[in-house]
Amino acid sequence: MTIRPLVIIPDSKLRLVSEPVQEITSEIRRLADDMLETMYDAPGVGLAAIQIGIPVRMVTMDVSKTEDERQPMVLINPEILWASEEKRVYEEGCLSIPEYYEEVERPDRVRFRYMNLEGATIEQDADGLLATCVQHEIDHLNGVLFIDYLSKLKRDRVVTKFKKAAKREAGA
Ligand code: K2U
Ligand code: ZN
Repeated sequence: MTIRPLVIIPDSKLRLVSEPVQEITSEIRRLADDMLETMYDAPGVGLAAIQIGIPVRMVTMDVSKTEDERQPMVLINPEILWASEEKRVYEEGCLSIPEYYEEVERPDRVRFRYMNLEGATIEQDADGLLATCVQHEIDHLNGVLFIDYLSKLKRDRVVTKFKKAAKREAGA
């Protein structure tokens, strides 16, 4: 397993729409392993393949409370089937937008469907952090970032900050 470098804004890769996984190959299994290791190392509770530069529709999540009861999830071609009218506000962060947190409103409960690494199709209901996380990750697969839900002023401010940092990095 390998910890892979994270793609950070303003990298335009993060705006790609990722391609469906056609077949669960050994490469896909290796990618899932690397995504889990990268996610735990970050640390994060979710990670989309595009965040390590691979535009395929696969995400990993683990919203378990403590390290000794890890419950890793690998979601292949995940999709939201239903979302509640009721909304919930959660202070979100993103491993591709380091050290930036803002409140985002999303549906409180969702039903989602995905394929697991064994090829089984699973439908699952979620609320709380899992609901927020799966919506955040599926957004990544569609090139959507949580800053897209903020005001233009806030979004432009954070993008400008990371563009300046990237320029300094390039010039260093
Ligand atoms: O996709 C990612 O960038 C990982 C996200 C997943 C996430 C974002 C918002 C809300 C829940 C999950 C996070 O950076 S993982 C770090 C984290 C952990 C707990 C709560 C919020 C953020
Ligand atoms: Zn994110």
